[in-house]
Amino acid sequence: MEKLIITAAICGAEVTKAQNPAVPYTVEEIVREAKSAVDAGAAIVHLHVREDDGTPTQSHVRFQECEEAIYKVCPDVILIPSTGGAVGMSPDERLDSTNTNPIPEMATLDCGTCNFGDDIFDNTMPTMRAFGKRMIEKGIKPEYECFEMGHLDTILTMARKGEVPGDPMQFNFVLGVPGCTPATVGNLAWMVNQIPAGSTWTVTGVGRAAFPMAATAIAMGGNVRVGFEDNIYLSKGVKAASNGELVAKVVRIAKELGREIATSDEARTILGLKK
Ligand code: KMH
Ligand code: ZN
Repeated sequence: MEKLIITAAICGAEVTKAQNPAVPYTVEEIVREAKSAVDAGAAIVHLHVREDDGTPTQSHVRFQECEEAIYKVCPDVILIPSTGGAVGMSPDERLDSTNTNPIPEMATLDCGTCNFGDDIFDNTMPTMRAFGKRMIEKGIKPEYECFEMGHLDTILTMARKGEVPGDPMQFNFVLGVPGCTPATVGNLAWMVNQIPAGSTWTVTGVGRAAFPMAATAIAMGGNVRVGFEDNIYLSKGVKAASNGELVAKVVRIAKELGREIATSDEARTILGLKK
């Protein structure tokens, strides 16, 4: 089995300090949380950014400020800026996160419209084609975010048509968002069985599914995402003090199961990234 790639989704766009005071808003807080995750064993940080008051923003100026500050303390980390942003943002607004200098190695590409709690997360075919075109032109490797089983079929069809970057594809199965595909072992196994040979995959279990999905992926040979974007609890009723605590728990489970942890450069090799 390949070494385990751990992604830390340190911030998200929806979670607030009222839910967990360690959720980062300012540049300094974002750097603190990124460093805690990387020090604990994360090879990748999935990045959303906020204004100082917590308002989500896709401004490339804010992304660049945060990315430069993170690279100062974590020079090797792989950053995956979000192009999902927050529910309700326009496609152009969302894509602004890819206008940094240098352009990101990777970025998320969300694979279809879905319910998102009480909201609708809008990803029409034209939006996804525009995002795919941008990533092909700029040489950005997408991480394909699949919240629903049907999203996987959609993105595989788009890849076959050359509308989004193809081999090797990296998928993130985000399971357990209210209104989307539930986080079950059966659902994860079905999705993993659909992906092309040579692809890589990660699972994100939302809320209480975070660590059961992590353990499942570790055993199956997949990769794991945890972080405040998806779950603020270390265990039932115990809020995590940092993203590093969530990553450290995944590292402990992996060690118990005999899976080694990938560094960022090892992750680049596994994902087919050039540095
Ligand atoms: N904030 C969610 C609505 C992504 O980063 O690409 C979308 C999201 C996905 O977080
Ligand atoms: Zn995200």
